[in-house]
Amino acid sequence: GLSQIGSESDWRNANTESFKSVFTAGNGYYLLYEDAQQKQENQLKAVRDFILQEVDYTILDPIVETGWDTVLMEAEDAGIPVILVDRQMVLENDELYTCWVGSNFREEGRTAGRWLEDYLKSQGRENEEIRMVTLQGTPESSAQIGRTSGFADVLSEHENWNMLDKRNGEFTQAKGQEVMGDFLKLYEDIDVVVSENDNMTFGAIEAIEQAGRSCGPGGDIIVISFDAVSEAAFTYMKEGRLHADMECNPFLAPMVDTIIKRLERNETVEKIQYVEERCFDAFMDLDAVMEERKY
Ligand code: GYE
Repeated sequence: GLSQIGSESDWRNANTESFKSVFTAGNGYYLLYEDAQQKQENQLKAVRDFILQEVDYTILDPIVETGWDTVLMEAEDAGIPVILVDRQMVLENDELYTCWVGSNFREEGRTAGRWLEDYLKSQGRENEEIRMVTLQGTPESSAQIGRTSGFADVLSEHENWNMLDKRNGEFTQAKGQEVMGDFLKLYEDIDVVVSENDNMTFGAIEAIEQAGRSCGPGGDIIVISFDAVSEAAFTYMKEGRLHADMECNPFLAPMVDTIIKRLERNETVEKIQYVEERCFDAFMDLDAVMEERKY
């Protein structure tokens, strides 16, 4: 049984596709797929349905970090291992899940901060006042918490970086565009937009351009994004409308497949498994990157 969060973004769709293409009958699986439509209560219901249907494994991508203890105890009582993917949980007892695979979101946030630090330096702007806004993802999700706090780690080292506002853009293009439109009305002279996923970024770029402003190298606003989805994010960077993008790998299903095979052989699995990720920017040879990149 797989409890997926929804279909809010290109990243999410690539992630769903990853599971559907790996967990096939041909590979020896029967996948029960549940789309929670952005509601934790739907995920709780899905896990309980999986228990009733006596699945062998539950794969769960938790929309937010808290509120899972009871349902995981129910899965444990039923003897069903729970594998967490992508986002993490804060639990009283970490024994309640078998293992987790996904991204180091805090590291992604720090990488974004370090990228900005280097870039401003290269432009001779390291001592200027830098006015920034953040488009945040789903509140209380690991991806939001990690990216916000990782960026804040670097922000705290720069007195001249001024974070004017942080607002929820729900990880969607429509909301990203709306919130960016509000920011542009509220604040003059925004230098940097930190956008916690690509779809909000695409919406933000629309809003910036509609307001008669420009972004990307040569433009007046620096936009930093997360996910680096193929090919849209690369196209924006190649067009010079997006500065930098922190990679977030959506293809987690092969790792889960390996984990399940190990568990079937009664072998141990690592509790926490991070996927490797990079940072891309508009100044790289992006065609070469896309050729060697697997997704
Ligand atoms: O960055 C965003 C998605 O949890 C890593 O959720 C995931 C995030 C991803 O909607 O695009």
